[in-house]
Amino acid sequence: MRALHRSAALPALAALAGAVFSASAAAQGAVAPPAESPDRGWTMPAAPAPAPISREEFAARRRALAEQMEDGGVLFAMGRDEAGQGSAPFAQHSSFRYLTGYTEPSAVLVMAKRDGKVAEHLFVEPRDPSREVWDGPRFGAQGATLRTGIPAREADGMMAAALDSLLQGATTLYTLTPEQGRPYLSTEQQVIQGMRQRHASITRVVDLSPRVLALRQTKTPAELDMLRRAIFITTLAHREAARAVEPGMNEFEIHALIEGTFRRYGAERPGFGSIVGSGPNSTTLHYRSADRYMQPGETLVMDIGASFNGYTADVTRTVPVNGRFSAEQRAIYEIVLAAQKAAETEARAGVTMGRLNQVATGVIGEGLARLGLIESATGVYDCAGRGGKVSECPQVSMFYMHGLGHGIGLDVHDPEAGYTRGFAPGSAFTIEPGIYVRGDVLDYLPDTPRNRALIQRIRPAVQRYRDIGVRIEDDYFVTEAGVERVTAGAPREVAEIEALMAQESFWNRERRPEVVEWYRGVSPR
Ligand SMILES: [Mn+2]
Repeated sequence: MRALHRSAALPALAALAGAVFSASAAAQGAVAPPAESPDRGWTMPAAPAPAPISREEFAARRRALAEQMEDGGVLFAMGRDEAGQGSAPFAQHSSFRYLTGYTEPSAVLVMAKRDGKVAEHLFVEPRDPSREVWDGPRFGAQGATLRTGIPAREADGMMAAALDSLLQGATTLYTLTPEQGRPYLSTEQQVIQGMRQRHASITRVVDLSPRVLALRQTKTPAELDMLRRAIFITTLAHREAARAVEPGMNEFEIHALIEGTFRRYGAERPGFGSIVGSGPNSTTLHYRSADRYMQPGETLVMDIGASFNGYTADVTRTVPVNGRFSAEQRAIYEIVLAAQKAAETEARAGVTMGRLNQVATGVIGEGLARLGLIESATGVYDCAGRGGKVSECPQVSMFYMHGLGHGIGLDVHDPEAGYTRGFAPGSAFTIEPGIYVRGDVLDYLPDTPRNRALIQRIRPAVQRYRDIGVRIEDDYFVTEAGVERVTAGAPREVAEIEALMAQESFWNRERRPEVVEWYRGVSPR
C-alpha cells in the first residue's frame, strides 16, 4: 500500500497547522494559477502570511530543556558571533535560535534553576548609534525582551559580573557545546572554562546540546508550516529552472535563476550551497563551482533548497540539458525514480531510514545489474580499505555512494528520529537516491584478480553510461494521518519533466548570450 496519501494526510495537518495548505483548491480557497498559465493543473497553496512562531512555543521548548536540569544548575549558551566585517549575512546558531527565536549576533542565554523555578536571562548587543550607522539598528534590551519574552539586558562592561552573580552557588553548569572537541577551545568553551575556575561550587559541566537536538527531531505545526513554504519556494525555482535550461547555457545562469527565485519570494538565503552540475559535474556529489557551459546530451543535477525564516528545504531534480532524455539517461533515471518510490512506499511512523535505504539500495542494485554496470545486485568488489589493505565492498557503492536521506529543519541535515527509533509524527526528512557513473570509476580500483575480471565485464556499460549523474530528492512530513510528499509541485516523471522543459521560459526572454560568453575567457577550466 502506498504510504503517501496527500489528501489523507491533510485534514489532520490542517487542523494542527491552522489549515494553511490544501489539496482541495475550491474548498479551502487555494489560489489556482491563471487559465493561461503553464502551471495550470498544479494546485498552489492558499498562502496567507504565516504567523511567526509564538513566544509561547519558544518558552515551551526552553521548559522542556529545563526539565533536564537539576536544581542548582545553570545553563549558559552563547548565540553565534557576527563573523568579521563585510562577511556573509548573519545566521544564528540553530539550537540557540530554536530555544530563543533570537536572530541577532552575540546574544547569551542564561537559565538558572533554583527551588524548582527557572529564571531566564538574555544578554544582547547594546544599542550603539555609532555602530548602527554601519550595521543598522539592533533590538537592544527592550526590543529583545519584547521579541523573545525573556527578560533581556544589554551586554555592557557589567556582563561578566552579572554572569558571576547568576552562577553564585551553582552546582552544575549546563552548556550547549562539548567541553572539548577540537585542538583549540572556542570562545564559548574558554568562557565556560573561566566560569568553572572562578566558581568552586560547580562540580560538573554537562553538555545539553544532545537534548536540544532530541527536541528538534519533532517538528511542531508552526515549524512544518515554515518548512512547507521553504519547500514551495524551492519547487517554484525547480519549475522555472527546468523551463530555462538549454544547451550552450552556463551552469551559473541556472544557479542565478534558482537563487534569484529564492530571494524573489522572500527566502532569506539558500539553506546550503546550491549544487548545479552538468555532464561530468552531475556525478560530483557536492559540486559547487557552477561555471560550466552545458552541452546537449548531458544531464543536469540541481540540488537546492531555500531557507525561509531559518527553515531549509532540500530538493533535487535532474533534467536532460536538451530537453529530452536519451535512452541511456532515461534508463538510469527510471531506476533512481523506482528506488525513491520504493522507499516512499515503505516510509511510515516507526520505520527507520536504514530500512528505507535497504529497500532503495535493492532497487538500484537490480537496476545497475540489468544495465550491466555491476555483476549482480549483491555483487562485491575489492575496495581500498584502511591502511592500504583491500577489503570487500558492495558493487552498488561504486555508483550509489551516499546515504538515502536525512532530516530537514533549521539545518539542512537536521536531527531526525528516523535515524534511530524510526520516523514519528513531526518527522521531516528527505529521500534522495542517486546513480553516478563517473568516467574514471574503474581507474582507481585496487589491482586484484577479482577486480580485473569485474572491469572486463562492466567496462562497456561504464563507457555507455559515463558522465550520467542522476539524483532525485523529495521532502516528506510524517503526521498522525500518514506520510506526505511535500515536493509534489516539482515534477519528477520523465514525461512531466520533458513537458515542462518544452514550455517557454520568462528567464531566457531577455538573455544576452554574448555576455554569457565572456566567461569562457576567464574560466579556470
Ligand atoms: Mn539532501
